[in-house]
Amino acid sequence: MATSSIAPPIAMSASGGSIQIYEHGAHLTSWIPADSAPVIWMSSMARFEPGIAIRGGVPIIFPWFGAGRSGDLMPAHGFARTQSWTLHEQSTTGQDAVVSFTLHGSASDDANFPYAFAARYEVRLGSALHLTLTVENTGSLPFTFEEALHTYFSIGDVRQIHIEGLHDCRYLDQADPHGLIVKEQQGAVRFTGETDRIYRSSGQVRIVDPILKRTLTIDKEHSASTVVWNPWIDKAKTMSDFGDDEWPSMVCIEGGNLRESAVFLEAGQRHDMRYSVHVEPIG
Ligand code: TA6
Repeated sequence: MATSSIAPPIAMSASGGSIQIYEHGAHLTSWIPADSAPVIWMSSMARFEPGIAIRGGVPIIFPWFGAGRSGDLMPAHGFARTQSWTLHEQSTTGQDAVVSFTLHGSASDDANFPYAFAARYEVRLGSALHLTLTVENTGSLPFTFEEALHTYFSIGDVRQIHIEGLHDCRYLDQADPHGLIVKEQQGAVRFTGETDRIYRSSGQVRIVDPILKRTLTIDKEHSASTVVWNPWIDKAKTMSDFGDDEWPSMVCIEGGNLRESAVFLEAGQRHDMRYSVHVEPIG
């Protein structure tokens, strides 16, 4: 029987604070560190329904980003974030809380991705938050996929923060009205309007937040793309699950492998992408 709701979230606590994560999309929706304000942002208008992506948290983008490299794939950002994942492990070991989920697909499940795969997603909360997305090619044909952990961060005011770590990186400016143009970042990223950029970067990125008096440091492994997004005023109004006045309180810093950095797997091969966040007070 089709259900009109999704299962309630799994809640866990450890030395690093508390987290909440849904089987729906294996979607992390909350991380409240022991000694800081909530790090993960959620829209007050988010919907928790089968087939709908939760607005906020950490959506898992797989096996394509946006409309895919061909530009014509639906649903946007792939199907992983709206599928129900299977709880694989839940444990508190020492100071850490660990929870993991799996998602399997066959060649007949989706015409836009006619391949057999096994995905595994691990959330580990210690003194920092560690996310690992593993994709294995379990079929007989090679395939290429895009992926991203589309993390929404809670910040004091997007007009007051700046992003360090992307200086000299080339990026695709998806918000430029003249079309997809490749540019080069000079200095820190600051926000004065809709910002939607796919950077070629595998390095550390830092959100410096003078309002919440903290730096959120993001480190990645096996991730060659970093996406920076804030919808600003007009785009926020076009999203029914995003409050019109919520845009100043969030920024997305996404770790992934997109476009020319999409991942190719031969049959039987596996790829791990790691993304971690730690919080440091400033001032
Ligand atoms: O990651 C940035 C982006 O691709 C933006 O273009 C915007 O579409 C955002 O993702 C949210 O996408 P969604 O499908 O979740 O509304």
